[in-house]
Parts: sequence; structure tokens; C-alpha cells
Amino acid sequence: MKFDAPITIALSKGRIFEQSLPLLAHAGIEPSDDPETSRKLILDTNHQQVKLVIIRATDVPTYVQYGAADMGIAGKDVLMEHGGEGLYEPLDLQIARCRLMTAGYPNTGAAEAKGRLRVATKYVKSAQRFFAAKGEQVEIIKLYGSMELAPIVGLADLIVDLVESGNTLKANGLVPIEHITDISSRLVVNKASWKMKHVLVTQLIDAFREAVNQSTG
Ligand code: PRT
Ligand code: MG
Repeated sequence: MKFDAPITIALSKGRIFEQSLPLLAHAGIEPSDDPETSRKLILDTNHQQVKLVIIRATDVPTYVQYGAADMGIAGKDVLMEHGGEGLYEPLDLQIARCRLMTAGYPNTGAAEAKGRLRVATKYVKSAQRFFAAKGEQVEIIKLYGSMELAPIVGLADLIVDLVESGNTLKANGLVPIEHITDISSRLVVNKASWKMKHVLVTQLIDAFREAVNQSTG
């Protein structure tokens, strides 16, 4: 029997790593180290042909696009900003779920009342697309984190951010306003790896799909 070359899977530590563990286990993959305590960026696994690389969530599509990793696990929010170039997205893993929403102070004025609204976000492309589809002219301000602060300090009227429990918004006196889209993490595959390592890639996708179907019943 002929084996494909080994495969590297890129993922971020934190919620995506934790929620990926059962899916990896179903595919017979157990990491040799815990990225929360280990400083290693490349983790071996008990699977002879699989390694994990632990990187920032926003870097996962880039690694996979350029073939630095064969596969990756990334939030749809991150993939929408990246644009998906050079990637296949064969599977919704249904993990790390949340919603992309607009939020602000209660009674944030309509655009007509205030002129052009200012919107602070890390999700510039998604925000642009959302407001353009509504025919609303807004000024987008790119931030890299702590979006909730922007309305408080008068930097923006609205934010576009991920909401899970709503506790972060609430703790800062903000409310969710409009639902933009549901978010979950997706399996992405480099296009060349898909062809060149087809046997192993297909085996892993099938195992992940089975695990997702089992857990979502
Ligand atoms: O944290 P870091 O700067 O290293 O990177 P990251 O924020 O990109 O990574 P991480 O691990 O925090 O998020 C990885 C992915 O998890 C995201 O790309 C999303 O697809 C997904 N995800 C799911 C979330 C959340 N839920 C979530 N609640 N990512 C972030 N949050 C944040 C949100 O931005 C807000 O600050 O949690 C806060 C809201 O949570 P609630 O429960 O208070 O509403
Ligand atoms: Mg985070």
C-alpha cells in the first residue's frame, strides 16, 4: 500500500484547539503536547503522518493558502476577511459558534439623524459588505481588538463584532443591534495538497465529517 506524504494541520490555541480535540480524536489524532502549556509551535501527534502547527487564528488561511500547512481550522469570520483565495472549504465543523453582529448603545440614532455613522471593527470587509447591501453609507474604522471600547470613548457609533453570550457587550453598556451572519469554524484545505495528498486528505475529511454528524445528531 502506498502512503501519501505527511500532512500538517494549522489551528489556533484557545477555543478552536479545545473544540477541535474531539474531531481530531475521531480521526485517530491525539496531540503530544498541550499548546496552552507548551511553547512548541509544531506539535507531533500519535498519528505518524499528521503534525499540528499552532498559530494566530487570523494567520490560518494564509498558511494554508501558501501550502505552509496542508489543512487548517478557521472561523468563518476570519475566512470572510481573508477572501478564501487558494483554499477549499469542504466542511463546516460546527465548532466555536457565535454570531457576527452590529452593536452599540441602545437607541443609536438612525443614519439620517446623525449623518454618516462611524463603525469600528476588525471585520472591515464583512462590515463594508453588510452596510453596502443595505444601501447605507458608513465610515469604517479598522481596529485590531477591544471594539467594545469604541462607542464608549466616542470613536464610533457602532461596532461590528462577534457575540456569543452577549456578556461582553452588556458589561460595557452596549446592546446587539443587527444580526449579520452566523459564524462557525470551517475545515480548509490547500488546493495543491488536495490533489497531491488526496488519499490522506480525503480520509481526514471523512473522519471529521462523521464526527460532526455524530455530535450534531
Ligand atoms: O484572541 P486572539 O487575539 O489571539 O485571536 P482571536 O480572537 O482571533 O482568536 P480566538 O481564539 O479568540 O477566536 C478564534 C475564533 O473563535 C474566532 O475567529 C471565531 O470564529 C470564534 N469565536 C467564537 C469567537 C467567539 N466565539 C467569541 N465570543 N471569537 C471571539 N469571541 C470574542 C468576541 O470577539 C468578543 O470579544 O468574545 C467576546 C464576546 O463573547 P460573549 O460571550 O461575551 O458574547
Ligand atoms: Mg480572542
